[in-house]
Amino acid sequence: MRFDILTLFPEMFSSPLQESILGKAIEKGLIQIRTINIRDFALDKHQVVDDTPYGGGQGMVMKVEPIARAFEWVKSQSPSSWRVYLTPQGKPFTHDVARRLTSKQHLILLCGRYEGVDERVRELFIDEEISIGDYVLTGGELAALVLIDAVSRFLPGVLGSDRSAEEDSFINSLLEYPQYTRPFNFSGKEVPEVLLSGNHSAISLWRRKEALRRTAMRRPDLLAKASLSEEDKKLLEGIFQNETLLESGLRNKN
Ligand code: 4FV
Repeated sequence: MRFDILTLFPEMFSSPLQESILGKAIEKGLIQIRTINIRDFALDKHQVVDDTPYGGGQGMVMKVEPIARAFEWVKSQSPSSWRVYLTPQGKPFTHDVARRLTSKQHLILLCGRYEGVDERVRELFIDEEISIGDYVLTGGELAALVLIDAVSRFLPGVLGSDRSAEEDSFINSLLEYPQYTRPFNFSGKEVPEVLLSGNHSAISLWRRKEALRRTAMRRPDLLAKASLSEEDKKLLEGIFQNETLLESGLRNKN
């Protein structure tokens, strides 16, 4: 899969993409990443890429012409690409969006700066707008890195052979169960016995229950979307009864 990144700060991508899993995926040729400096397409003497907003207001806006030339340059090399603009006004980036984007062989990611890009960039050059969260970053570069990381994890061979993104949190939209490793006892806190029992059906039942509990307590919005089995519903009843008992116990204690 190829990622072409249109940015004013290409060096922001050097080290994050050299390390660990993504670095190895690039070495193995599973993903190709190229940064394209939008300023190289500003042809005036001072290579101006931004200007004041029409209608007044604070900050600067990224000019359409350098971005247009950059898109045309990339398109001249590979006609079939999916062009994504990272912006707070985009659709929320989720596990499902990440998985869907793996079907695109070539993604062009536009990273905004300042107050964002001239509206005509969206109208003329963007296929999809994506937001990584309801907050404002200084630039779209970190959002592009988040997207590249989450999408690449789905690609065969990127995660170790024994791992696939298909087992992650958010698969059937449940949060992951608690994980433990050695030591068995840390400052008086022991690992749940069942995990050392070797009884795999009991272990997966415990993990399912803890995933349901954690999702119910922390992300009831996800639980509402989850496809729950009859057994899940029974487990949840037990969890809620317990939680209510716990709470009432807590209430009485306080
Ligand atoms: C953003 C987000 C984001 C907005 C102004 C860049 C900044 C500046 N991108 N998800 N949240 N972008 O905050 O994707 O141009």
